[in-house]
Amino acid sequence: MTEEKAKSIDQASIELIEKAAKDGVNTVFDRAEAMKPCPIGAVGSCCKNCSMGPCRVPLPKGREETPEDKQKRRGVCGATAETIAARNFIRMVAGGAAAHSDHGRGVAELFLAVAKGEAPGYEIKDEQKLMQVALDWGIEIGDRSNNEIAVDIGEKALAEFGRQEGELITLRKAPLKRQELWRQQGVSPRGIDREIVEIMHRTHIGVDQDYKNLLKQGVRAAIGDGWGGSMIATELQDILFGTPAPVLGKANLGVLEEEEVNIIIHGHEPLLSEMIVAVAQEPEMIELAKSKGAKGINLAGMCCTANEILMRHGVAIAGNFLQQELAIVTGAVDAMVVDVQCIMQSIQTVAECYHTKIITTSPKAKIPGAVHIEFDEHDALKSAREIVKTAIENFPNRKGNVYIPGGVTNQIAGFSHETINYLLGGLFRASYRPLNDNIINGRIRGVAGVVGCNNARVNHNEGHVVMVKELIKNDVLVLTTGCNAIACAEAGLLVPEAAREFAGKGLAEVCETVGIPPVLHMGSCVDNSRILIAATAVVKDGGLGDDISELPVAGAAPEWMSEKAISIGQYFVASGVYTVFGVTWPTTGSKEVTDFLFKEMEEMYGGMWDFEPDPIQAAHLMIAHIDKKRKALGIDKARERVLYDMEMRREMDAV
Ligand code: SF4
Ligand code: MSK
Repeated sequence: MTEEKAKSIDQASIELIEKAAKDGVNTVFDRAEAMKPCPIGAVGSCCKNCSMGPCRVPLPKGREETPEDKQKRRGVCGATAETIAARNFIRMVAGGAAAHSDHGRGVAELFLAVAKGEAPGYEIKDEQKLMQVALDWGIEIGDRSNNEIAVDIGEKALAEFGRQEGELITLRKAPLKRQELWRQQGVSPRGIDREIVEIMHRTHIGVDQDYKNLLKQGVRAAIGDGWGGSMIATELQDILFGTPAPVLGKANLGVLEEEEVNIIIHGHEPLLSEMIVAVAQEPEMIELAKSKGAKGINLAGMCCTANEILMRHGVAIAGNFLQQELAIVTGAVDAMVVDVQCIMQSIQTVAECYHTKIITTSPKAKIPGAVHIEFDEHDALKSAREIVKTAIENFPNRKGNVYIPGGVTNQIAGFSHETINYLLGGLFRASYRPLNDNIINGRIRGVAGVVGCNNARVNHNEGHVVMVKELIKNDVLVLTTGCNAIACAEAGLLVPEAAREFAGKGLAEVCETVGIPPVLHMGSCVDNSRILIAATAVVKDGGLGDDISELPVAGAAPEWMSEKAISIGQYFVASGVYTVFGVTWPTTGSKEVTDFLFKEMEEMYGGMWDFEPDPIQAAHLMIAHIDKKRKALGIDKARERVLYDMEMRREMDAV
């Protein structure tokens, strides 16, 4: 294995890591090698919440912690190692929940502007979903126009962020038993922003110093993300841009075209990228591109913006988080347009080695050196045209040092909750019944949500692909979002044929009958809310218990790195899901805090965290949890029967 091979399992990425080295370009892979993580901060034992610190409270080296050690492990203010680890952990939840929720708020603001006719170029695309959300939120339909209903939805959505008391309306989407449990535990979020602000308050020096009470607030804010801010983002985006349905797309760096203007749309929010997709098809733009010597305009996505525009338009995906610099290293990217989240500052430095223009578009996210073309939602087409023109005009500036690797894969994406419903039950009898039946009869052993980022501390995409293959081999249907979905697409797992090649017999049979891949792409990071809704639909269909915590399901983020992943994991756990993370775990500096998250949370919420860096072992922890739930439901025997094929039965009869 060459040194480069240890950085990625993806051949196209390996080739571009090698090109970067030849071109003298420094990338995330080099920086990860040069700078090792701080071992004290990595386990949550460093606090910098006031200027008397940073205070470091490391565990004793090479021996068990004694009660005397525990007494001494305190910051200058007296905060214990438990308080410090819990504060650090829930500040990560706050960061993640804030990112998702601010995304949701941006969508709600645009939604309201569209409803009021103040955002030309946008329209309500999914009327059925508009009605569904109105019904869910108790908004009058009557004979009112779509726009009147949408104004009420937009105002109600925005009010959820600043709500001060009661509980979020979107919590009603959860199973009744779960809603009741949250009330009993005192963790039903009052308002999306309020819970995040309260984390920042409680973790300020000298406020909440009971680690269990701190972690409880982390649960409340995370529920406000998954069942609040993220859910609002997904629901309103679907109404505005259309609810995704199965769509064919392509994946990996090879989707770039040598002879066309390549524009990469990178980040998270689909508000502007939807307009760029429309503008890039305008005849005047294509003519302009031709006048500059290009054959056309090629759009491709990166990270979660990629997932958003793939799900709704089939736009190709150029790569996931660790591939953003590599795309520029091809020398063929004329513009990389970014909005918010998961954008490395170094893309600008890499771009300066080639000809690529980095275009920032959000007032919340600027990069020194980049071109800033601010997205104006009241004149979105103008912003989009200016961006596309900037890219076209940059095409003649290419430096000739172009290399686009091969290895493009096909993928089917677009598995919204609604689509799964229709695919399984048919348009007139939409239902999760066939899924439930196949779980009960054991053809499908269980369902896993595998999501999350790449992390430069581990081999790019390996954790994702190895884990997902192991799960489907063991008849676990995988639902995927975010950078895991892109890794799976690049590994060829998002096509129906993957069922025959990689899935166990039972799962393959179901996939082949319905015509779906064994790994279903449900969208971007905020679309993890789709997984929650799908899990609730399975509960509601019956036969598998009354709550998500009773289902044979599990969650994972094998290569996580962002605070958003911690918030997502926390709301999965608070929703009753066993959730295992890879790479590293940020509270191991405190046994008490880690035990609370890994053990006590199960008694309180029916779901708990776990940590296992080996993706195969992690997959088997998930399978063991799924089997535990099957046993509790009394359906473990059904699965055993399924394992006997006709030949084995004949042999048994002969004995
Ligand atoms: Fe140190 Fe306490 Fe200040 Fe944290 S809040 S840096 S533990 S003195
Ligand atoms: S983009 S949050 S690296 S999944 Fe959503 Fe990927 Fe993680 Fe960003």
